[in-house]
Amino acid sequence: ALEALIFDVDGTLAETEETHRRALNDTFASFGLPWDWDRATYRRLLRIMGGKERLLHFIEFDGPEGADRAFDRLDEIHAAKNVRYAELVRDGAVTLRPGVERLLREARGEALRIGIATTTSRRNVEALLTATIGDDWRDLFDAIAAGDEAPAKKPAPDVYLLALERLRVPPSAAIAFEDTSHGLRSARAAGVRCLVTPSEYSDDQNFAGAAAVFDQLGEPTAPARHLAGAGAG
Ligand code: XBP
Repeated sequence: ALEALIFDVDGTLAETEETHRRALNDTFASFGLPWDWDRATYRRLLRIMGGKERLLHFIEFDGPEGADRAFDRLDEIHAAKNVRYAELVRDGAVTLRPGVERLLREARGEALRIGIATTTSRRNVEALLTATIGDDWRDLFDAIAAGDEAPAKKPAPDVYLLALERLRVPPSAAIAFEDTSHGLRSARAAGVRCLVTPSEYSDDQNFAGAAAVFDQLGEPTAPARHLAGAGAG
């Protein structure tokens, strides 16, 4: 029987990536780095999971001006990005995706356990949930497993295994909600079934292995993709 729902954060609970991108570009400017990641650049770099890993990849493989300076201050730059991100989130830059809050509250009503498995840091999660749900967000979640707590980032299963352990449920009793192919692979590698709602930056990815793919979790505006063309609706 179903006992738990486990949610990814960035892209799944909310479309946060434009705000991460803006926070990054603001931070580059404040560090005197002549970088400005446009949407196409960010889409390409999002294949690397983890903000710090992504920055490092850019420095090493894109060879941008100021790369040496940035390499020496990588931790500082990433920390400053997250301070800026939290500021933007607090000022209302992000809302939850359609249907998310209702699903959380209904699952609560059904006595399902609710967890988070994310690549981002616990502080970023807290900033997002406080700004979107309010201080009582803590009542809605039983466990958080964050990127800074798991040895290997998605698509490795680590963060899902940690979430399952903290929720005290077996993989077969949980369903994951993800927006990317990396997230899907992470959940599947942990043995968890996964429902995918592609986000603005992941809509071109491969979701083979998903239990289902929906445009969003709210009221359907179009048939679910796996039913499209099957005469449903
Ligand atoms: C998405 C990510 C994160 C965010 C930025 O994580 O890869 O790196 O883009 O956050 P998920 P950080 O979908 O698993 O929530 O800079 O804190 O890594």
